[in-house]
Amino acid sequence: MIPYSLLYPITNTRRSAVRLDGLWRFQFDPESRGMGEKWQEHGLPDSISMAVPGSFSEVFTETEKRDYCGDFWYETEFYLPSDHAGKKQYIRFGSVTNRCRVYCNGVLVAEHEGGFLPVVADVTDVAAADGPNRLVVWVNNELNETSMPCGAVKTTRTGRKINAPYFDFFNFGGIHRSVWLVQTNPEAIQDYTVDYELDGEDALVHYQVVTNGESPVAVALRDTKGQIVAQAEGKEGTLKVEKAHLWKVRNAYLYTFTATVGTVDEYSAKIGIRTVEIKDNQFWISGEKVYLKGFGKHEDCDMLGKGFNYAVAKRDYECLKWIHANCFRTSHYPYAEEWYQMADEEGFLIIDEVPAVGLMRSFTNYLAAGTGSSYTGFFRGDHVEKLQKHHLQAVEEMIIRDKNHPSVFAWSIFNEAETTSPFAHDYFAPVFARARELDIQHRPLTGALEKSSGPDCCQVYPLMDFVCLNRYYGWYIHGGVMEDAEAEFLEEMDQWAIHYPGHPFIFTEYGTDTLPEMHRLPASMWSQEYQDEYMEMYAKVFDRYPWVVGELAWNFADFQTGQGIMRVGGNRKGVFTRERQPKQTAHLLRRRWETK
Ligand code: CKU
Repeated sequence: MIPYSLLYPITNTRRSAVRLDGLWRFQFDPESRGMGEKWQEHGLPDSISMAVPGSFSEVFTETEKRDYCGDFWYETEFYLPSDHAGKKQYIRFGSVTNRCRVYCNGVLVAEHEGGFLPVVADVTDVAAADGPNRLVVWVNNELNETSMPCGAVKTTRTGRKINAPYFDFFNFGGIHRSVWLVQTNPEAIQDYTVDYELDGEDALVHYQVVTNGESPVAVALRDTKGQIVAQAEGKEGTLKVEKAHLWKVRNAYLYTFTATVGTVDEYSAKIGIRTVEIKDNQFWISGEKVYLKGFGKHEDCDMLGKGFNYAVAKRDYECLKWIHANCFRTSHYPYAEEWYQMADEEGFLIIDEVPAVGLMRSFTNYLAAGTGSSYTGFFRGDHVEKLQKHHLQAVEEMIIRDKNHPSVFAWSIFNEAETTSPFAHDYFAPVFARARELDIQHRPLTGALEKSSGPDCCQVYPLMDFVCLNRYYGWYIHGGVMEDAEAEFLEEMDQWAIHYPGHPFIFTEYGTDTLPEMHRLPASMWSQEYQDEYMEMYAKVFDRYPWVVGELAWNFADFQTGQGIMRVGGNRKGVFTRERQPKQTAHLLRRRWETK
């Protein structure tokens, strides 16, 4: 178990959280000299300023800086709040990509592998009352076959290191989410978990509160008017809510759950009372059948890279509502926590995905994977044990972090891994088992399968409660020949019906690269018209199979990738542009999804 609290930072009369975002100092360290020269103690010798949160690659104008691969450092300073005496202080990063070590006044206070989940450092014993306190972060963004996501590092002829991701998005590095200075009493709430049971019109909210002491715990649930609707005492118990308002898809109702520990701590968060079931090959949320409509997304935007920004997220939700979507997948990693809070409010469903992408040896995974031609023996070799350790760690951190969000209704354990060997099954079985054990809500588990993971050969889908398919008939396969694309697509679907009956299927990727300025009659690849024809063909196929219960198009918006002959300024499969304006097909999907 994780030795620190992953709770989202909040401020009330018992605890405080202050954002340390802004301009920090920043320095590349291509020869990895910093550690030996003790930058962690003395600070960065030759720094520039850098926006936090943000991705450094998206702001620079020079190739070497955009593509920088290796060690780099951030530095800032902070003061403790004036009432700090006798309290605990933590520095909490929403994420640091891809791995980091955090130093406070020269002392190592945290170390974290993986770039998409929080990093928490206890600085109580090293931060000085009179400040300023120096905070230095060593970061490294090199990919390898044990990192989540996977990739490799190549060296150019001039000796420059560059990342070679086994996946199709730019490997943005940096401090991508808010950094907080959190202050609590020594005895404090570490975690809480809720689970629901419906009892006629009433609901039972089973809760657990984890603290690091023995002071009595009390909990209360308030409705949207601030009225207490249920109360209980003890670290574990049940709140009975009469005539409960359920959290429903696109019709959210949020209660405020507050846990109090004696006079020392209090933590409040919004929760939604809802159930998740799979029955008759369908998803049921709070007892209502739901057909999933939406997208695979990315955390990606002009200038920001993967840096979280409220205005961008708000715009994305407005676009999602306009198009009548109700769901998205956090392809291919857990997003900033604010995304989930906003989905809770708006009633969107989320398939929460761990950063297990690129588990296949390929520098153009989309090409190899799209055609089903790859087998690279990925799950054999010395790297596997460490990779699995990182995978388990990411699953654990993700579920602990996100388990209380009503929006999160399923966990995705991987995207497009090489699932065709028995080694893949041996690798994944414990990861699925661990996820099942951790989630007391027993949300369904899945993984996204690419074309090679067919019904006759994939070793991993028997571990899944529902199956996610990423398919590109009409793009990577039979591009421009829609009738062959459709025929082969139908053949595959008929095979799934035979091989895995009784399980819901959804599509988590399907799409065409489309240039907003390109119109062609008749339709041809890359044009607006072609994206429309492709979407129409997919809709026809989906509608034939009652066990296809969701369509998440690839991608919500155009996004940045590495460079390549198939990538025109990035991946252009967005239904919206990178600036979040609709392409033609957005109108088509909007009409379909309004009534679907
Ligand atoms: C997407 C088989 C396709 C793999 N899939 C992964 C995703 O990350 C890519 O962006 C394909 C694509 O557009 O090629």
